[in-house]
Amino acid sequence: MNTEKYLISKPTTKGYYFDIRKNETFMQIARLQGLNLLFKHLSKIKENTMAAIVLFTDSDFQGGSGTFTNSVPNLSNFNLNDTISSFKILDGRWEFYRDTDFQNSYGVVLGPGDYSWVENVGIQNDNMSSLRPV
Ligand SMILES: [Ca+2]
Repeated sequence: MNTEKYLISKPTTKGYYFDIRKNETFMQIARLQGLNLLFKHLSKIKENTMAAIVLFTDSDFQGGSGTFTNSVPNLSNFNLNDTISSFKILDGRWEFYRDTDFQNSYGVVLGPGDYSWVENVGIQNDNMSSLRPV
């Protein structure tokens, strides 16, 4: 089983819905057994992870978003390529790249904090294609 922990979150009227793209088996179970199991699983991910980031398509943490706890070689897989304008780092230190597969780094490594506008930290707006914890 693929154990990569890619998460993407979507706001709903009941809170956040987490779609675990790389763990469809778990999602099938979660659909059968409900959200309690889902959140229990997410808590376990949180305990085990050393990195977490939430990306947003608009400045000031607005627009669409995706939450990630591991390397993301291609944001296109989450419909987020060349869209990122702000982000919040919850854990770890992350490096960001203009192109997929960690090519053409911006030369920026950032730790936990709220980054309301990517260009304030040397990342071009609507340009990021991959990222990873370092
Ligand atoms: Ca954007």
